[in-house]
Amino acid sequence: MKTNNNRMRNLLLTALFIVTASASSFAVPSGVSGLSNPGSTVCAKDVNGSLWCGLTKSDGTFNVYTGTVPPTTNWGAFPIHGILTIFNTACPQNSIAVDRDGPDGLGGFWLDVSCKDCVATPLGMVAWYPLDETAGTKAHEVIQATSGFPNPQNTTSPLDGSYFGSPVRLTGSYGYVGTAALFDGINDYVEAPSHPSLNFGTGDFSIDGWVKIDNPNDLTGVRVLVEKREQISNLNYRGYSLFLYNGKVSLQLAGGGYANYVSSLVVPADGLWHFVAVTVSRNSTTGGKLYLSQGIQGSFTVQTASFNPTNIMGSLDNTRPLRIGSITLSGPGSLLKGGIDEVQLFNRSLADWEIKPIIEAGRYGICKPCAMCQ
Ligand SMILES: [Ca+2]
Ligand SMILES: [Ca+2]
Repeated sequence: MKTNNNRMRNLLLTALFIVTASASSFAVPSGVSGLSNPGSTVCAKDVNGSLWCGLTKSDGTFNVYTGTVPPTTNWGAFPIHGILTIFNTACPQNSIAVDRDGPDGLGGFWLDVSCKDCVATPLGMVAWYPLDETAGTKAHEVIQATSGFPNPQNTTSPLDGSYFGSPVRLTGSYGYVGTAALFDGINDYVEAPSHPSLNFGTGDFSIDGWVKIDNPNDLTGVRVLVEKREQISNLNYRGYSLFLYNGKVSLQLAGGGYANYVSSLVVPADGLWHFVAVTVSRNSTTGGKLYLSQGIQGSFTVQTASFNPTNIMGSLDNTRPLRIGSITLSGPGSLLKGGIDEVQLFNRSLADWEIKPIIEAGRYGICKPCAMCQ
């Protein structure tokens, strides 16, 4: 990650020049309008071959389009502080990253362009715990972080968490996307305070992360990956829990009553990192989907399992903290024993085409917000 970010920063000035002075070798999609200067258009292809274009408009804002033509996804006219990877011979990694993290620490909006190996941040991310800390008890949340100025590394977020139980930090080649945490199954977990953006109400949501299990014995019973759940009264539960049950990737939805959706996707105890995710479109009978990657970088395969989430329609809102690696009803309990990294939550249901690049990026991960650039 650090290497990527260094490279990004080194290329920043050159990259900005590319935006303003160099037309892409790709054609502007027909049906796209609003250009102030076609020469300022930058197009690129992502790992799936989808065309992305950034268009400078006459009002100075920058639009990003992707998908088929006319664009199926129009991100609209927003000024972005982003990272746009240019697909050309100078960028052997044909990935694209558009990172729009709002105003930068200097109070402006701008576009960073560079060749990067990491991938774009999907829209709707509300919390991101990279677990990159190598020491200390603070688990930074980076997507809602506000840059500390003049030191942009000194960020704070209302969702910042804390490590409990002194988990081992997996650094260097032992980590995954940068540093990762290794929980001992005894007393290790991360806790972050309750926050409105972690309460999805009756709305859609997604959760993802990477896990590594070393020993089959570590998969017995319930092992919580990410949970925010509360028992309001006897049979009244609220919240969500992404967990492993005997290694099976599973979700509990609790909206008054609750339901456990236990899939057939089993995380192998093979010591490899596996991507795990759930996406939930609450109103669709086919709206629940669990994901598990198998294999290693460059040859990942992805298993999925769908479920019907519509038998739990109530609000998930609760006052309990978010925990990574433990239940939140009380506890800690049902503790994860294994590695975990890059936990992310979204207030929408991500599509397959948004999940796939995250998996394929593997240990390059999603491009960190620029406040984290160093
Ligand atoms: Ca990490
Ligand atoms: Ca411990």
